[in-house]
Amino acid sequence: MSLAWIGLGSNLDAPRAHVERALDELHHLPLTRRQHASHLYATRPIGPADQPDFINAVAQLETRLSPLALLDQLQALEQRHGRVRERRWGPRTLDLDLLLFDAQCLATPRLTLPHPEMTQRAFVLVPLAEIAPTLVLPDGHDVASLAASLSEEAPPAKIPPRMLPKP
Ligand code: A4P
Ligand code: MG
Repeated sequence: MSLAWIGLGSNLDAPRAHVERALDELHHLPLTRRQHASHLYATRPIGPADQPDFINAVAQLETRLSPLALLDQLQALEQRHGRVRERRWGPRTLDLDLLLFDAQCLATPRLTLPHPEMTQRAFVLVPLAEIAPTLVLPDGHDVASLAASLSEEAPPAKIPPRMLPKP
């Protein structure tokens, strides 16, 4: 059994609904269950600025899949959300990044672990630190310190959970 951390992002076509649905779908992947999910966060786009703000979140999974089999599942899920790959870092209905898989380090054409940009990105580190503050990356850095070291003009803003309908 392995632990994997997934970064979710969306900034097109009702982004909040895409991320909420994907959090549920991650729990139903084969040989996998979702152990923790962060709040949703509203974040400013990193990269091209001429695109809508994002909704981001991070989930912790327990899985018997291999890293590549999990990546296959994540990419199939992106496709089911109508993801069209246009420009790098451009707008998307659903982006699922495999941030960490146990303490594995990997550099292959299809998969790099840990995700190469994760330590620079508040939209990843803030939700990750919410659910796994004591997690230590393979290079020895801990997530809580990395998240605290970022100083962004507009840090990720936690979105209150939806009110449950009254019974
Ligand atoms: N790939 C390699 N390693 C991984 C990994 N650890 N997880 C390969 C996922 N995929 C990995 O990804 C391109 C290829 O990377 C895949 O075919 C896979 O085999 P992609 O999702 O098709 O392309 P992309 O997402 O446009 O590129 P990239 O570099 O993954 O972009 P990011 O890093 O996902 O950034 N701003 C805010 N506020 N919030 C966001 O969520 N997201 C992005 C996209 C830019 N700005 C953002 C946000
Ligand atoms: Mg991506």
